[in-house]
Amino acid sequence: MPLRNETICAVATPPGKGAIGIVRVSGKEAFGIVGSVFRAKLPFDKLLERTVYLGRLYDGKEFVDEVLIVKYVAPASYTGEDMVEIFAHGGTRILSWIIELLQRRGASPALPGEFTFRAVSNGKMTIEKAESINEMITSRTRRGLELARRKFNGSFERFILPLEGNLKEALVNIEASIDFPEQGIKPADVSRIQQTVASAISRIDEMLEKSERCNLLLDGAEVILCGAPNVGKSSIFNILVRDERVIVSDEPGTTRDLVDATLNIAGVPVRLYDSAGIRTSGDSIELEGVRRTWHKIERVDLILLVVDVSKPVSDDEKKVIGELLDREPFFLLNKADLGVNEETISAFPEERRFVISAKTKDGMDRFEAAFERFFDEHLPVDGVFLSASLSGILMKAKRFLALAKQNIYQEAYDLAASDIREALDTLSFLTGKNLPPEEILDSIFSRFCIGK
Ligand SMILES: Nc1nc2c(ncn2[C@@H]2O[C@H](COP(=O)(O)OP(=O)(O)OP(=O)(O)O)[C@@H](O)[C@H]2O)c(=O)[nH]1
Ligand SMILES: [Mg+2]
Repeated sequence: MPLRNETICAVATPPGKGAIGIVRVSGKEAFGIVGSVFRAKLPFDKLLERTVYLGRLYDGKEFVDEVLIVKYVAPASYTGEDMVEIFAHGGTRILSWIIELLQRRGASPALPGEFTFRAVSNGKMTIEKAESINEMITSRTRRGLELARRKFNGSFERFILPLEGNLKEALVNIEASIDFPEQGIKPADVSRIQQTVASAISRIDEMLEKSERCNLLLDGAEVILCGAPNVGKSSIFNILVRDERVIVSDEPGTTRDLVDATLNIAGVPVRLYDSAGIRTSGDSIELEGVRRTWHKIERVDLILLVVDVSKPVSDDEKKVIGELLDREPFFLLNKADLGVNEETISAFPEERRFVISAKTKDGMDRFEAAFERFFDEHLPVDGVFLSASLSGILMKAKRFLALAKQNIYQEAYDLAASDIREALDTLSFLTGKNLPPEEILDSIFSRFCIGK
């Protein structure tokens, strides 16, 4: 998004009928433009800032609407520029008339997120905070809002600032040794610098890892029930969605397509899939179902692998289990009411296996509690969700630090110093000291709505 000189305007409230509709104007000409269409007891330039006034908007001689108006004088405004907020009546026609009127007087329509973009450009907020505002607006779950609020309150900055401080100190140390090579650098100093760099790297890793887990809570998780035909996947699906959603029958190959339902597990939106039983024979429709099952398996966050515990594990099943093992599935050992095959039970790791019966519901409580815990434990107590753009910045800083570490080992201190400087420059995008490159800004602000 380009940083334009134009004065911008936009409707800040959602489209449709509303009691009030808010129009925002920001930029050097904001007062001139609004002043030319607003009439009240006092002339516009006599209005006090941050004070509400009642008045009327006129299009030439034609009355447009009776409105309330607030004037913000730069830099004490959301964008850091001169701004006016007009509280008009919330009808589509009225608001579009006001916008059209302001444009005729010289304002330009704002791009999505442009007000917030100006706020960031003018140092009113960090990109992290800007992003959190959008997340607060768009979050659909309680957990999502909680994460956005954490970020808004600067918990990410609290992570970054100490890290930045330590790296700056390390840089000063290295630079001193470069400036006075005759003194050399003390081994104790080298090891301290190494430690600082290493701990910065692990701090970044920790942030990224926690963010990854937060991501799950925001976007919702995907879970698939899979396994051989006829083991009871659909029966378990129906229990979990608390509805007879899918057909259950003793005929293997009943489910042929992916079926899904959304559940709320521990405040996380979870999309649960029932799938076609995995086997290599069957007609073309069933084989297509199996192909879709595998495709989905590769993308889900958690796999629930269902096995008939009353029977020995078949060779085909062993192959599937082997392939999925590193995905750490939950193993649902079903049909325990028909008897349990001890060998089958012992084929699965104790902490991930659940002996259940979809028929009698025995064991379902224990499984559902573990299922809930899996999502509950995903919310790190001090984690912050980072968008791909912000994570990208962190990863870049980390790459520079990894290079610095290597160069310190090789006693190439001047190279190490430049790596640390690059890492600090990269981190400065996050602390608001520098504006990130255009493509990063675009990726953040393009997700905003117009008027924000
Ligand atoms: N005794 C017993 N029967 C079960 C249990 N769970 C499912 N069944 C029966 O097993 C048969 C298959 O159940 P489904 O839920 O359709 O199994 P599925 O894995 O979805 O089967 P496909 O869709 O064909 O792959 C049905 O007749 C169910 O009633 C159980 O815990 N105990
Ligand atoms: Mg089925």
